[in-house]
Amino acid sequence: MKEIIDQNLIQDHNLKNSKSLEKDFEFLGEQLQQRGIRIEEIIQKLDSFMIAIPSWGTGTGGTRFARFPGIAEPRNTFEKLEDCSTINKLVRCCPMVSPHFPWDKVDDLKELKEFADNLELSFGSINSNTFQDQPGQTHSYKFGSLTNVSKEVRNQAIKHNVECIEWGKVLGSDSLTVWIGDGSNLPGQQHFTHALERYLDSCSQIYESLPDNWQMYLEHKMFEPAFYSTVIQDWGTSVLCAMELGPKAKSLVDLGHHAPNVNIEMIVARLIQFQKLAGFHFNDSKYGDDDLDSGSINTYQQFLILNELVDAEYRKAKGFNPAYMLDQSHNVTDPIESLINSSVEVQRSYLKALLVNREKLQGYQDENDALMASNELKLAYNTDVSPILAMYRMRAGGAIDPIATYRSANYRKNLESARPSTNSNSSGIV
Ligand code: AFD
Ligand code: MN
Ligand code: MN
Repeated sequence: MKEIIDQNLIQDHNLKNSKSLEKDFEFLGEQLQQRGIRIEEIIQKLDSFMIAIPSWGTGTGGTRFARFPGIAEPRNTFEKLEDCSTINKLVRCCPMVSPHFPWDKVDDLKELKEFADNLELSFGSINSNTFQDQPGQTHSYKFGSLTNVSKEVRNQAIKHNVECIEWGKVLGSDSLTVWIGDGSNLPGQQHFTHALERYLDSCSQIYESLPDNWQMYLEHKMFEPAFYSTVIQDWGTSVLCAMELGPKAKSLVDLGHHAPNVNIEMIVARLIQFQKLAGFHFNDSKYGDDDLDSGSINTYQQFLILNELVDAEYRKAKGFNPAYMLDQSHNVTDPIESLINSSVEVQRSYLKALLVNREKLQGYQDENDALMASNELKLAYNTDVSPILAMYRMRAGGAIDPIATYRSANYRKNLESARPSTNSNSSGIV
């Protein structure tokens, strides 16, 4: 396969910016030194902070009103991987792709794995899909999947999840993410307890098929597509189910799936404490499950969440090994640009959280000095870590300015003839 983003182009761009970056990096290094922080130690931490790209995020999303496709959108899984590789070449923190089945189903999974290997990509958590009916499907999920009142429907949904595990094994993944759209639209429609009993029964059958080294991520969501009640509506229900299922089952936190104003960082702390934090779907939101770009609205909240994660990392909290993924819908931007920006924004929050002086913070907490404790967090949050992010990318072979470099590559234009539009401008949230 031909090189889509030319490494020389990245180098050329970097050459133009590297002098001023060196200066900024050195200056920031001196500033941090005065706070007792070694910049080289901080930058090294980024080596192990990697964020998976959702395969479905590479296509233009949409709302239930319309979808406005862009040019040269990926038309199949291979092309989605090409876009993921382009993102990773520029940012160097996204070497994993989280696939969604059956959307990403291909005839030959081994071929897909080889294709990914050649692009230096690996596969993150496998997402199953029982929230839609597929062409030719025997039973409909209109009234639920894993929790449906009909055993036949439940069995079909269980079978799909077990297949996802099988496919994931070929791809080298080690986790299954289960998000269901099951719930109800009117009070009285569904018996809350019986529905959850059915969920647990179905999930325990899926759980039995997990290989020893696999985990099962249970993703909750407060509403949508069910608008009165959702079976796995919040982290409480999800963690109860994870505890019921066993140690391989954990709770996945999608930042957009909570009630408004919920203290998400505290949920994260609780899940860590009980070794039940599976990982994240990063995105941002203003009103609900908006799936906006990470760090575009509530950057302080994102920082506070990452602060809990860094705290757990430094404490070496038992069983702490969260998977990081983006889960966004890009309706008006080029998805590649949004995913570039978003991965860097999550990295940014992580870096800032690394700057918190945890000894000092602990001291303020022990003295009940609320104001200084808050100021300690703010000091880290208000530090501009852009030079560290850019330096990390440059040293790793990525772009100092990934968006400018991407734009100068004319990526979409160059691919326009190879990826003709499929004219699918139908509505739908993807
Ligand atoms: C849902 C969830 C989930 C799922 C996705 C499908 O966030 O992770 O896989 O949308 O598009 O809202
Ligand atoms: Mn999600
Ligand atoms: Mn969502």
